[in-house]
Amino acid sequence: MSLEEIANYIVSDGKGILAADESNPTCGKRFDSIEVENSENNRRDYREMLFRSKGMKGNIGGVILFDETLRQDAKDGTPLKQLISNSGALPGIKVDKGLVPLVDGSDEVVTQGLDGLDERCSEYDSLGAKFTKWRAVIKIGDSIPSDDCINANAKALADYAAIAQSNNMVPIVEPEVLMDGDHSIDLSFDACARSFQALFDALENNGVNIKGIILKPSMVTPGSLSEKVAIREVAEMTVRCLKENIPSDLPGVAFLSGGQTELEATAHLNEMNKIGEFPWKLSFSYGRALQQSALKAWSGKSENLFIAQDELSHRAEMNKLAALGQWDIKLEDR
Ligand code: 5MM
Repeated sequence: MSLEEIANYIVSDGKGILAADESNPTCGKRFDSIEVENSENNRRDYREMLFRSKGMKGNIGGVILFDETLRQDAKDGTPLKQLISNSGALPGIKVDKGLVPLVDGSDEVVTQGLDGLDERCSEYDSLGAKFTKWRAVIKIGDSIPSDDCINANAKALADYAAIAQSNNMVPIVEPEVLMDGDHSIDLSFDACARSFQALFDALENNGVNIKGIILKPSMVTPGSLSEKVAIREVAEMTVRCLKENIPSDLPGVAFLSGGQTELEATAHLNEMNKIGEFPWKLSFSYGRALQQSALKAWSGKSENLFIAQDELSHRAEMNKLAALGQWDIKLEDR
């Protein structure tokens, strides 16, 4: 498959992405919430449960993995990446190496991982990964985000994207504007707009093929400590921010959920798609907003397998409908 075919496939017909690329420490936090030990076998059992869920089929076009999972086998010896392909989704891999302070003592961060990235990507390509992901984090606060932070992260994202494409894998570029804080929706709009402008300038400078990438942005929302606004307002502000700042030849936008509840993430996506037709697909690349209920239902017990799979399947199906603008709250009654 060409880069453009991969990118288009992942977001075709309302399909979206399951972000299951929690690093081991993040997985530990998720498991702490259900009092499950963060062991290699438990991480395998959990992800095997997700990838064998019936609702993967037709609703999930790609799954982002952490290094360990791409190499891991299910209990019966089937590679986990094979379970993903069997469901009709493409396996992808997180290739960044996490966050470091922008400068000593700064609250702002930049993502590291460019050292050795070409070699790592070449190996991931040979292991069957079809796409990659790199997450940049932009914080809103007193006089931040700074231009330095936005530009350094845009440059790193563009350098990463060029390397991923040269290794035949679609780069997912994720400039996450964090919801943490008490900022207004206008400040969130401004931070997203500035991040998109810097990112697409840097991608163009690096000669990245825009038709062979997927953008994974935050939605434009008020900070998590601020009063919530109407679903329609988030949808309209997000769509306006995208229309004003991203090129039309981008195949897809797959939002992160960033701490929204499962229902909020679905409702916002649906409302955006109800606004109208766009040059790009508007879909999802949710971690917590796809997994939360499934994780809780599973709670580390094999007897809970089917009910947990049912939860994941349901969210996957609801988000596919939202990516088509066909979701309705009544569909949540089961
Ligand atoms: C799945 O979570 C990823 C977290 O990775 P780390 O373990 O390195 O923190 C994260 O990048 C995720 O892919 C995105 O943030 C989307 O997940 P949410 O939960 O925000 O939808």
